[in-house]
Parts: sequence; structure tokens; C-alpha cells
Amino acid sequence: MTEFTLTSSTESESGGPLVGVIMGSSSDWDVMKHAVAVLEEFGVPLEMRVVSAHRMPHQMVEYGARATERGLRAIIAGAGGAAHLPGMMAALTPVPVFGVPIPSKYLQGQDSLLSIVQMPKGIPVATFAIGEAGAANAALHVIACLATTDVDLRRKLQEFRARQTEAAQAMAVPPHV
Ligand code: RP5
Repeated sequence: MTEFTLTSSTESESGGPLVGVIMGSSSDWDVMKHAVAVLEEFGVPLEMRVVSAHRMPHQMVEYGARATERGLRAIIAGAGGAAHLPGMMAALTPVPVFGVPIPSKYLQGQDSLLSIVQMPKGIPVATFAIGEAGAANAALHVIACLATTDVDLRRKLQEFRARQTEAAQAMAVPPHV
């Protein structure tokens, strides 16, 4: 995985990132790096930013307001605790938002999960598992969506799944007494 600052980006052929990976704090990076790793593995142009809903609300509004004109096709948003970033971002833009609940100190991310998944009817956030699996799966789901109109990405996704199948087929039950 490439080294980066939490505001770095890669570009698509049209000149900008296709996927925004945003998070409420740099402390979320240990989880969100798993989404970035998957997107990079598939060669999806992306950008990464800290966008804190409660500490930088004006920048959050600006990010959401400009997402469409900047060419973003999906936003993966990670947040912990009273995790309002994904829901607020979904309210600010028609670009689909994929929410990743970050494990929290006292409630182990159950607060994050419920905050993100329990969106009132009308503004959806596609919500994933707490932590690493959720971050990686959010990226894989974004890739699956992009792959509906991108043949090369579809081929890469099929190859990725085939490798997983092969790995599982090669598994043996550990020796036991
Ligand atoms: C949320 O508060 C962030 O998404 C993070 O998960 C949590 C704690 O943030 P820090 O205090 O570590 O910056 O906004």
C-alpha cells in the first residue's frame, strides 16, 4: 500500500478520484486503511480525508455539496461513537454513501453501528460490519457497483473471488485429538 497523508488522492482518466474515503478522525485510519487497501488493489482512483462532522461541520457540508460536481461515484464514510458523518454525508449528496462503523472505546462500536444503520426512511446509508471486515467489504461493494459499468473492474472482481475460492478449497481442518 502507498504511503499517504490523510488528504491524498489518485486520479481517474477524467482527472479526479472516483471514490472518496472519509473518516471522522485520524484515529479511524487503522480501520479505514482496509478500505483503501482494497480500492488500491483494484486500481480505483480515490481520495482520503478527515472530515469530522462535529468538529468541522462546515467542511463536511462543503465536501458533500461538491461531491457530484467533483465526479465522485461513491463515498465510504467511517465514524465512531455517535457516528453521524455517514448519515449527514448521505443527506448532503445523492452520491451513494457506504458507512463503516468504527470500534469505539466504551461500546466496542455497537454505538457506531446503530448510529449509522438506523437512518430514518428516506436517506439511506449502506452500512457494513464494525471494523476491518466492514471497511474492506464497503470497498468491495463499491467496486461491485462500479463494475456494473466497467468490464475491466468486473473481471478483476471475478478473479479476486476465484482466488478466495481456491484458498478456501485448499484449507484443511487442523489436526485434533
Ligand atoms: C468520531 O469520534 C471519529 O470518527 C472517531 O471514531 C471518534 C473519536 O475521535 P478521536 O477523539 O479519536 O479524534 O468523530
